[in-house]
Amino acid sequence: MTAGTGSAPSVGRRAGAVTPTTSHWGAFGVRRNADGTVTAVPHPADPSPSPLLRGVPGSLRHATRIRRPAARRGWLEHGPGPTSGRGDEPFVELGWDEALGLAAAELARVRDEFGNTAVFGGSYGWASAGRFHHAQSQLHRFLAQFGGYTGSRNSYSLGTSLVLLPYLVGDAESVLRSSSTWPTITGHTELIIAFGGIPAKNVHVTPGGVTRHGTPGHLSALAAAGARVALVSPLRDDLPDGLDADWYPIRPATDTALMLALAHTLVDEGLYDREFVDRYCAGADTFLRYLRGADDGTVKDARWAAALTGIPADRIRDLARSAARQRTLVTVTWSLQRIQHGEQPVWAALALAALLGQIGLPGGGFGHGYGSMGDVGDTGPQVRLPYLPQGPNPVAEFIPCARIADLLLRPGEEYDYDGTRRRYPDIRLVHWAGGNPFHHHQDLGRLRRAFGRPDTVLVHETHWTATARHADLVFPATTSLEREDIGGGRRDTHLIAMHRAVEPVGEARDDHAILAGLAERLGFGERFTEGRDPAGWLEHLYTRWAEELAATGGGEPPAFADFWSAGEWELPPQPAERTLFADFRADPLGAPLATPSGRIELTSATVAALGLPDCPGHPAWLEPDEWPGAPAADRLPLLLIANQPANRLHSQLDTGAASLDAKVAGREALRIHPADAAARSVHDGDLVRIFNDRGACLAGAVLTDRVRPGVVRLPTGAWFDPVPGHEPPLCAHGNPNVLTADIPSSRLSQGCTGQHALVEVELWAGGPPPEVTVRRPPAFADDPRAGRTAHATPSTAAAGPATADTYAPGPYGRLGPPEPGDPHFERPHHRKATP
Ligand code: PGD
Repeated sequence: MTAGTGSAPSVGRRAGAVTPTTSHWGAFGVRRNADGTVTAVPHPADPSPSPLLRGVPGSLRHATRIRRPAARRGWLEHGPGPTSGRGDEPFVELGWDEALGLAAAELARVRDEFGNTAVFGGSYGWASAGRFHHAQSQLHRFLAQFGGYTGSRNSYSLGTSLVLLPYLVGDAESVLRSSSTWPTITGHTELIIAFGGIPAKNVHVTPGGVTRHGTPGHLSALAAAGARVALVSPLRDDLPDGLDADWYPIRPATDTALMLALAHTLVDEGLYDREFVDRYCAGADTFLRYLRGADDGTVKDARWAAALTGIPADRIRDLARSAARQRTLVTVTWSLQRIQHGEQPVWAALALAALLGQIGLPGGGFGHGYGSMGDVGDTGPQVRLPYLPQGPNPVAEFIPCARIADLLLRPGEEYDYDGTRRRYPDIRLVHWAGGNPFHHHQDLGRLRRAFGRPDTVLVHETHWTATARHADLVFPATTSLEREDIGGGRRDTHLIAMHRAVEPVGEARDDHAILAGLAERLGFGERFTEGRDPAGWLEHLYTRWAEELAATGGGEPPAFADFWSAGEWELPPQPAERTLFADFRADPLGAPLATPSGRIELTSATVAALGLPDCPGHPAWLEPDEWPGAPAADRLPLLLIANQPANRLHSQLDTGAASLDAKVAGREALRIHPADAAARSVHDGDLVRIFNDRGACLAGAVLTDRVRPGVVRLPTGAWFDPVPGHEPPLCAHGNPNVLTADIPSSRLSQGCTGQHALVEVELWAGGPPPEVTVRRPPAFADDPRAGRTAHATPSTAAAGPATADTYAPGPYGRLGPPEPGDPHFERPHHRKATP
């Protein structure tokens, strides 16, 4: 084993010490208190620390931490095979050696009997920040060396746009990366038409994290600059108060109709930029014919859209006229493509921006994702960061990630994806690390049935999430506070040396150690570890990265030992990135787009040729199955918006203070309009049941006129807590994915559609409400195999610190003078390392 040279001393350092770390919600410090608790303290350079920091201490050593490897009793007793017992049966705790031995033997059995394609290792999920211990990277490296696995592609966040945009502009990534920066918007934009708003609740989150959260400041600057925002959303909270806003409380799922009507008004009144369209766009004729209703007899004008959207025709026409008069940015949140036919609002917004003729001008044109993530519109160009090589996957099979239940339920069936016809392989073993499909997937009742199909489900988890509870073998993983790593986000200002803050909880091991243990038993341990321990890996990855950065003129990082003891390195400015649309506008022939026409495709012959009824060749209004105008709305009259939560990251930190404080009646909060509440005799704080044909969940009512009548909002992420004996499922805690439909955005992109569902709400009248049980560990049982007994100290007696871990609402720079002798205060991690 090669050990690192610059590693921090192990935990046990003095009380008061602050260790540097980072997370998807930003860099922060962890202070160890004299009583053994920890306090999360913001990074001193962060102008807007994330509210999610409050949730860290309470989650860290919560009773639901997985403390030992465990196996589902029925799996131990009867062996691998399809079963309906997953999620219901108790667990038997095992020693590490036995658990790893069982998992390795099962992996080998499945590979030998069915081939590597039968192993699903897509393992979608955000896991934790950290470049080396990133759970999926570790798992994918392991499974690639194991001989390969069926993988997954794209993301739940952006699965529709990632497939669609290359057809329209040649490349998805550069659209997402090279949007106008906030300072450009503040300096030039007069009107933002914000479809889905600019939701401030999301801006503290970025994969890998950022050290300085800039967006809240940029939004204040935008307010001071006086730009007007047309907020198009059923939710007023999708735009922070303080901006000069006009609210267009649109009926959910009808944004495309509004965009088409705005486009129609521009054309009808001669306000569109014909020169831009002629020079830079392809397929305008077909699109304009569609707007005029030449073929289908429906003119897509403001009156037509008013009936669909609930926005008066005059307001639509006025908005189009004012957009044509000024520098206008048309932006669409990522949530808008997370619906059935989610391609259409993205394509229609691009077409609207094209008709306005401002694509490529500073602060004008088309934007995607402002407010969807912390770094959209951020100023920094992307910096390459150290990464763990995963190696090629010898198996070519993959699924679009949101098709997981179809994969498990429909082996051998064909489906369309991105212009190809594919077939679902037959999966016998699922190996998941760093994701929570029982949080992120739709129609959780169906997902439970799907998870009943494989022979074996292996899960690495930090906490007893619903996914861990649906596994056969569960490996307890450390959190990022219990291990050493290197962290940073793609547009971060700092690379953070993530020191270990606390000892691992229970017998938890790093994902790397778990997989190294499996690799060793399967005969490729040395290849997996390359003979390095984690400290050796950190030094190796950092040094390789530092040499590459220096060789390409990107900066001169300090030696690893200096970086590690300083706790961070402020990344040097990088050369400006290519801005796709600005370059194209300046020279459409010299810098053509990578589309068949070289231009923006208002109509795509390629998409049209696929002949997909749910994604035609140009932006179009297509009625979804579930929207306020659907036939099913007679029975299910409320449209549920299941968007991202404000108080946790997806399902992460749901046991922390920020998330728990926002619960109502002990459950997730449902926001409902007072008129809808009154019609159902629901009052503020009441326990309600939300239901449709797929399932039901309980929630606490919050009455507010900041949602449009007919719309309710229940965010994602309350841990799924199915009440035994209910089919379809009843979730006691308020997970909206019991209600959402497991259908793709379209046969083109197969993206996630979790954002909307038709539901009804009623006052809970079922007697004493079912308890929320998911904040306790699952039931444990005796080993059913002959001669075995339960583990000596069952994890039900979970131990956390005697007093609560806390959050300090101020940067740790303000906490007081350094303590002499404490290495972390002698060299506080916010000081820049000197090479
Ligand atoms: P997380 O809660 O972040 O959700 O879905 P995702 O699965 O990413 O799950 C990460 C899991 O990893 C957690 O359970 C955490 O405990 C575990 N974990 C963290 N660190 C480690 C580690 O070091 N090792 C291991 N082994 N495990 C670790 C998010 C997904 O949900 C996303 S990105 C989106 S955008 C979707 N959005 C919606 C939506 O808008 N509406 C609905 N209805 N549904 C959605 N689902 C999607």
